[in-house]
Order: sequence, then C-alpha cells, then structure tokens
Amino acid sequence: MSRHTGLVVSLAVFTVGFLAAGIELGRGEVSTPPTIINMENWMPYYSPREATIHSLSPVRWVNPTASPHTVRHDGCAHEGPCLFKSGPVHPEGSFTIEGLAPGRYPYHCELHPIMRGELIVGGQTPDSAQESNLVAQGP
Ligand SMILES: [Cu+2]
Repeated sequence: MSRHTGLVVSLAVFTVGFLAAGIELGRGEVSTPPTIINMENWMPYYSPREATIHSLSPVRWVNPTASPHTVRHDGCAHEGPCLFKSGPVHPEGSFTIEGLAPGRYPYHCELHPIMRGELIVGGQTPDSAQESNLVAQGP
C-alpha cells in the first residue's frame, strides 16, 4: 500500500467516524451520552428502576425484550403536565428524551401497569456542563 493510499484510507475512516458522531449528536447541542434504561420482563421492569441524571443528560430506554412496551410520564394519566410519552417501543427499539428540568418524574408502561419507574433529575448549571465538556475533550 503506497503512502498516498494510506492517507486516503485514514481520511475515509476519519470522515465516517465524524459522520457517525454527528448522527449520534442529533438535533441537540448536548454531546453527553444518554443514560440507558433497559426495559425488562421481570423485576424491576425498568432497570435501573430509579435513574438519577443531570438535567442536561439525555435518557434512552431500550427494549431488548420480545414484547412492545411504552414509557409514559405519570402526568399523562393524571392531571399533571404530560412531559414524555413514547407510544409503543417495539422489540430492539428505543425511545430518547432530553432536556428535563430538575425534579422527579414517575412513569409507567401503558401496556403492563406493573411496570413502573422514576427519573430523578438533578440540576446542572451551564458552567459545570462546560467544565465537564472540557474534561471530556482532553488532549
Ligand atoms: Cu410493558
């Protein structure tokens, strides 16, 4: 392989990596990787059942089971504001949210009332977010 070919291959790998990262970032400005919550057919059904996250962190529910499940904020079923509602998340599917204000957000599966979980969102100032980005970039 000539030096020229090696350079072209390196550029191609770099470009593909960059595009993949761009897709991963999606529409938001936040590059924080999502907190993953697994849907399960057994206790605790949402794992972890209580997820503690920062307000700037996205949350992604993934469904490795063979059945569809949903993620619906309890407020949608009561009189509170309805802050997130996935609709059916099919096997191998996922549902991602971001940008929740600090607070506690109990939620449930509309198809299996026994499935219940809670998001506990802590505060994060723009300054501390910037600092963690600087640390993440590194040398
Ligand atoms: Cu379910």
